[in-house]
Amino acid sequence: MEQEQRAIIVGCNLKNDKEFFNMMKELSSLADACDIEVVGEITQKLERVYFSHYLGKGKIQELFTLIHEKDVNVVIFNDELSPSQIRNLDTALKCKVIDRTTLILDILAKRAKSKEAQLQVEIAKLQYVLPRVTGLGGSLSRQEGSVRFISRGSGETKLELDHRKIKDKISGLQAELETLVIQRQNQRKQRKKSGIPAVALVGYTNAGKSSIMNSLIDLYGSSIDKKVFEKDMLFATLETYVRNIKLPNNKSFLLSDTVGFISKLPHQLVDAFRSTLEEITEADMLVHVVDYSNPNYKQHIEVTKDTLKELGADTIPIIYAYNKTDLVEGEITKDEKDCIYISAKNKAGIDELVNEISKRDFLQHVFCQLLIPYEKGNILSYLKDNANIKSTEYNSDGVLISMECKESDYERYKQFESLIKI
Ligand SMILES: Nc1nc2c(ncn2[C@@H]2O[C@H](COP(=O)(O)OP(=O)(O)OP(=O)(O)O)[C@@H](O)[C@H]2O)c(=O)[nH]1
Ligand SMILES: [Mg+2]
Repeated sequence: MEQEQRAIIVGCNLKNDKEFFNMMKELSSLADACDIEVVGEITQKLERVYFSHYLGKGKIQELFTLIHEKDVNVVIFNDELSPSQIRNLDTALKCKVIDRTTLILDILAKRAKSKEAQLQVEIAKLQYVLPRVTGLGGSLSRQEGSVRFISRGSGETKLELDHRKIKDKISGLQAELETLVIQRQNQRKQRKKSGIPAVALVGYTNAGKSSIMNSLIDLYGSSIDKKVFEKDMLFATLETYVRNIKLPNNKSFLLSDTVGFISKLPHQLVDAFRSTLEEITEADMLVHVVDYSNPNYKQHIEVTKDTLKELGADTIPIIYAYNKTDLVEGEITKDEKDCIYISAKNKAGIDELVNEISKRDFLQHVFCQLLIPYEKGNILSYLKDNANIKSTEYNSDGVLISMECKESDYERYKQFESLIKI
């Protein structure tokens, strides 16, 4: 059985950052998600972190004493540590040292269910390990639950060999991932061809993206659409889910739910998850979901905006969905632009959100049924290429098709509209 993990969390408050204590609280939740109990905290106000040990000498001493006093077996740092900092801290503290990135990668490794997510997390983990490896302890198996720091080896040549092994492994996994990426891209191409617009839910982890997706599936999805997983935990969603939402006005769009963001999201992850995140970069519109009940919601908005920028998705039209309003006490001042106040839990404001989405220009999509005379074969072949044909029936006076198409196509061909029941 795994030994119970007890930790001290450590952070540097750089330049008196007002978000610092929230970040430490979040670090504690990340530890919790990894089943690590946090029993102490050490912080230091600094202009910049110490190059060699992250903290100053006095604080390191204080940390050393606390480790032994509290019988701690792991120390967690709020920032990503450099390879030499990890080595120096290992030596000075004689205790396992990990950082925020390791925790995030560990949580993701635990949550990854699909092959694609597993490969992406594994690649990110190895990319994190690569510059930090100082001799291979033979512990790079896929099953390994956490990123471990590998003990020092015997010399330069062995080190080079170890690096090459990891790089080879990364390339192998990337090649494996590539086939899945191509599949996903083909699916997306297919969807693009059908002309159905795509809307993506984005936002900080635990904001309620999946819950909103489920509310929309409940209200407007087809009965066979499966709901997505929603839960009060960090990184509940690790894969992209796409569902077709058909509004009462016959307009329809594809809605995708995807992985949430977090402060100091490891850059290895943004790289590794690029294919999953393409669902965001290729969307026609984004719904930025905000947990309005969280006191740090403004900071979460900034983190999400920064991440979208890093992905190159910052120019896509956006609507803000301020969620969890049921938890907000007092009157809500609805003064922000492009902002809808909702509660996915109580299904309040969902209609307004949908209304707002359907007002947007890109949503010019119509569901209709046309009877195309046999002599108009050219129209039929045009529609086959440009519309999403759901069913086809050959009648005595023409081909009866039910389909989704662009509003402009509908206007062009609505003379053929038919009310015959298929
Ligand atoms: N009270 C309340 N809780 C909500 C609301 N919307 C979502 N939640 C809860 O918030 C938690 C997180 O919801 P998710 O929908 O899983 O959040 P997410 O944004 O998909 O999270 P990740 O997938 O981890 O990024 C769940 O426990 C939900 O039940 C809401 O409007 N009100
Ligand atoms: Mg989710």
